[in-house]
Amino acid sequence: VVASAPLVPRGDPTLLFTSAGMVPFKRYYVSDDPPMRRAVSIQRCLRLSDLDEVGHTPYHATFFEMLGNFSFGDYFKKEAIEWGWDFLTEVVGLPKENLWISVYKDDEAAAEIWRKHIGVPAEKVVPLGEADNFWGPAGDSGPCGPCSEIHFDMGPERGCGRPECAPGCDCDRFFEVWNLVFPQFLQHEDGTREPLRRPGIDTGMGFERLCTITQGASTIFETDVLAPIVGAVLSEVEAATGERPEGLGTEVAVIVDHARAATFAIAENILPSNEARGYVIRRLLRRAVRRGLTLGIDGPFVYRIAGSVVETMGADHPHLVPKREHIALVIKAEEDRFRETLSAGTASLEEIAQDLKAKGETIISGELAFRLYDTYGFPVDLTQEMAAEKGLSVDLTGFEAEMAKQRERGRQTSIFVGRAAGGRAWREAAGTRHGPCVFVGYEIFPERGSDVELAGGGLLAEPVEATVTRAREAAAEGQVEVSLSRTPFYAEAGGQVADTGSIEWYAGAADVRNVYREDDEIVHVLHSSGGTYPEPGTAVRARVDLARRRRIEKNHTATHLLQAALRRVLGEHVHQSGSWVGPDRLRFDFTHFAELSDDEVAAVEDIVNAYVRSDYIVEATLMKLEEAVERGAMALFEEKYAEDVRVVSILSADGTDVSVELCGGTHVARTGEIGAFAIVSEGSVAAGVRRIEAVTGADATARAREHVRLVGELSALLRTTGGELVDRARELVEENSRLRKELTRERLKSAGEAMDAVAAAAKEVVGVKVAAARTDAPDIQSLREQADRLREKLGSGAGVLGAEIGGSGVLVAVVTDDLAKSGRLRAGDLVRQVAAAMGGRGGGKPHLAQGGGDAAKLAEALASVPAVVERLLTG
Ligand code: ALA
Repeated sequence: VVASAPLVPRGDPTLLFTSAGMVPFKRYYVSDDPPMRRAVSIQRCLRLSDLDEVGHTPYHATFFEMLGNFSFGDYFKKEAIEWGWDFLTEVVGLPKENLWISVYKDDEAAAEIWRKHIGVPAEKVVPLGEADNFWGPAGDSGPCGPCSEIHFDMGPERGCGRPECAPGCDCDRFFEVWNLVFPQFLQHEDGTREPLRRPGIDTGMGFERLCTITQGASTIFETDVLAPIVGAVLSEVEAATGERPEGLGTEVAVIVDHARAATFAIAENILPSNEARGYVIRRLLRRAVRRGLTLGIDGPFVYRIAGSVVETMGADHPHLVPKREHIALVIKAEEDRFRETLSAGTASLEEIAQDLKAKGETIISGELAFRLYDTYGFPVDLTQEMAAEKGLSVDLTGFEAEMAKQRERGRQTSIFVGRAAGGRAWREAAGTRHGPCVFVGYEIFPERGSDVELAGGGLLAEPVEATVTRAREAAAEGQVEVSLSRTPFYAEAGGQVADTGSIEWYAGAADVRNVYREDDEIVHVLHSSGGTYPEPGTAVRARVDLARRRRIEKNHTATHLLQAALRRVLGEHVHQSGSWVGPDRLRFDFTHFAELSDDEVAAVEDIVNAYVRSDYIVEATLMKLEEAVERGAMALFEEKYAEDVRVVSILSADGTDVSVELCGGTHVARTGEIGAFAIVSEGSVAAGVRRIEAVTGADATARAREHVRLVGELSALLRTTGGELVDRARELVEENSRLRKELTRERLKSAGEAMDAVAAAAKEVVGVKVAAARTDAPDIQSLREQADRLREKLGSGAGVLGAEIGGSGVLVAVVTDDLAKSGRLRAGDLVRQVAAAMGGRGGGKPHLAQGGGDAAKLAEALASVPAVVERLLTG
């Protein structure tokens, strides 16, 4: 069971959003060694391809939740079809008569499984073409293949009425619930396909669609997932116009859908902007605002609808709740800004339209569309939309040409140089020369105060003045990479992670998200929420996240101390074989053949802490390699070193070396700054290589405090003090397992006795013994056990037991095998009909099934059992 991935796919630049349940697994279909062979998920999705359908069909949405099961070279068609059918008919309990199937026209294998193996009548298995029954890929490339869809027949009265109406028809009669995709091909970006070596399964069922059917609604907007949000929109209309619209119109549906999509996107920090993803959110919000205007809502309101989205969905999506205020503020600001744009541009567009009408023309020229864009910030898709409402169209080619001209004008100040991976070219300022970027970040942070300590992160260092020497598009969409004349940012190297922070210039600011080396260059990856970036030649102020850097430094120096301590405790054979130093922890891999004993781990921890408390001086010096080796620095033979190497040494008070290492990283000035050191784990990574993870400073203190708190809580709970905690807990565990066994024995015994009585009171209905009773089973498991007992006692017959569990009425029906196997009577049918008397539903296997409904009607429902059985046996 895999949790929903974020809406922005990780490491998949071909896709703007996670548009299907399979997106997070795309790579697994082509991998020889996927991390799992099967998965199920409920994935939140944002799918823009259906934007224009929203509100016009009963089941389209941009944001939705997709239920899916997946196989990566594991099970295939037969199982997927069987389980899909079983889930819908047995678990959900949908009537088989209402289910229709569509298959890809050439996929005779799938059609045959449906007809022969599942037993769906041939006329209900409909072959359709590529447009309907071939799915994928998500994005430009990836797995794809023929698919088979399960449709729910909403009834002839909902459709076109033609006798040949079937899935694939344009009308609303057949409601697509579940798509079973059989990915067999890998599609490349150029559109060519190659067969997948091991075909898989990718299924997707719209949660809102499933709800529509099980709740007897006619569109997704009437389900309890969306109805409260619809209510909020209707109330907005009522407040604005004094009249509550009757029923759901297209406008209301669009607002509900778009507000929901924007809410989820903003919760994941996809903010409205002019870059690709942000622009989608901007467009959704603008569409919602305009639909609001059509309905007579003048002021900003979408932000309040977002509040209703959080209220309705927050319990199932708790990440929304703390963002509620933030989401509202972002949407409100966007609404306000758009309203200004709208009123200025609308008047101008009106004039243009009048003009064209007078001339008898219907096309708005590219130049005029560009002027609307340039002067009023009127995006061209908006111009198009509003023009269409007036029966006009826009010359898009002309508009693009104007845009290109403007870009050209903007670029005349910079020239392109070089080409980087992926064809992303560097731009340099004309007339300046680019030199290598100098790292000036070792020594520029003089203050080492408690403020920094307490901040933990986000507190910026004093700025370093620098100039942007070149810039290019980043690999990640919407981001920009720059080089600076000099930089305080450490680029990821030698296991130490990159610094983060910000750069500011006269017209804006951007986050520095990552810093890395490319040949001799230091590349800064910038992200700006406003979408504007500094051009080459711009003077900037570069500021490192100082508090974060300080934590990294503590961990880095502690890594050196750890190596020294390990050599003291375990021996000189200990060599570093890898390390990772981040702000929140450090990881150190080293050569050693045995697991460390608890005593060894404690000794290492003690020695490092002794080094820390001795407040040794940490020094970095440049020297010749031979000199460094002479001093005892351990050079790694696989690595090449420049003439002068940087040596980080830690000196004890009498001048002897505690540690000497070749290292380019950043460190504390004295070991005392580390404060505390705690080993979190010790384990093996490969034969002869061990790994230690540790924390330092405030993280070590926090960890200790957390442990103290845990012990305190446990002691209070177990009413004992520290020393006896373990004994007390052991006692409890033992007692608990003894009691459980006893309880099970007792339960079985008393259930057996109780069921004797129920079985004895069975009535004879059309020659079949029928028992029904209410029990006081505390949970569903016990009720099922009782029912199993009842089936044994009955010998041959049927029984229904009911109990009130957690406030609702729960039913379990059993049918003995002789009746169930012959098909005379099935527990699933029985419980479904009895539950109906309680206003509920149910389903299950032929010999055991479960259902439920209103607890108040339990007695009435149980009383109906003999009559129901009679009906089932004779009808
Ligand atoms: N990936 C398939 C879909 O999105 C299941 O319809």
